[in-house]
Amino acid sequence: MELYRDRVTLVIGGSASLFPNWRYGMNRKINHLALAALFILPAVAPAIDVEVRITNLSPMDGTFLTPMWFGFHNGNFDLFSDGGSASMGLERIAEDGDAMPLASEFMASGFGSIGGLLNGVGPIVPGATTSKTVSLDLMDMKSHYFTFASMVIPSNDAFIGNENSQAHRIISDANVFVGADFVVLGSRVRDAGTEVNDEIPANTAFLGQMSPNTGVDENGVVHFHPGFIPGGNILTAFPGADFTRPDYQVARISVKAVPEPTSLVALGLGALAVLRRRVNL
Ligand SMILES: [Ca+2]
Ligand SMILES: [Ca+2]
Ligand SMILES: [Ca+2]
Repeated sequence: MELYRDRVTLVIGGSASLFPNWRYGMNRKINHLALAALFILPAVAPAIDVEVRITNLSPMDGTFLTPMWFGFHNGNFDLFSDGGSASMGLERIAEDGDAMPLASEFMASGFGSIGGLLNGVGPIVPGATTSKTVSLDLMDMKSHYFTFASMVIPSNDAFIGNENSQAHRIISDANVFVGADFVVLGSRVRDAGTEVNDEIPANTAFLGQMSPNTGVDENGVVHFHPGFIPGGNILTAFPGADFTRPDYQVARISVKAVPEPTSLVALGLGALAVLRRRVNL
């Protein structure tokens, strides 16, 4: 019984203070066995911490971005389709930068469970970087694809986001983290097709609009944004916001692994292998 009790104590506790240093002979052998058992425990949760990051690459008098929404899913969460109507969630983020309805649609879809918002306070100004770290389960298919959305401001209903739900696979078929790192060009800015691009300040978020969902209904479909009106209110106030200029870069977005040393203590050597793989990514 004593042998059994000692081994259980050591494996579960895993603390050096539990090793009785006044025992010799058979008991010391038992302790060594228990120590070996501690380090061959499997890493029970193949979790990985990933940092989602966005940098606004537009010039200083260029486009701002509303706090970026992101979600991890199984490849089936379709944010929008060119030529298709915007969902209510997409309309709200494209017209007002309000990501909450989209987050609700995402959770209700059942295709993913981990999502978030980058910079939940104010807009992401030109040159600024903001990030958030979340924990993903490598074995969970609902973590394998990445989707993002953010309103381009000022505008009536301009936004960036991935049209192809499987454009950004960040965990491979073999459950290996591969991440993502890409630049969103101005030529990829979309118009949600929900609000007429009149650029009237009272209708235009970040220009003079005072309350959500203010503007003239467009009753259209999602399409590539034609650009702001030459000499119009937006380009007059933000001369660098003409994202139709050649090679205009709106944002850089990345999803990268971050090491978490504390997991080594929690999981033993099984976690050390995972940790090394994270560092070498
Ligand atoms: Ca529009
Ligand atoms: Ca509006
Ligand atoms: Ca509307």
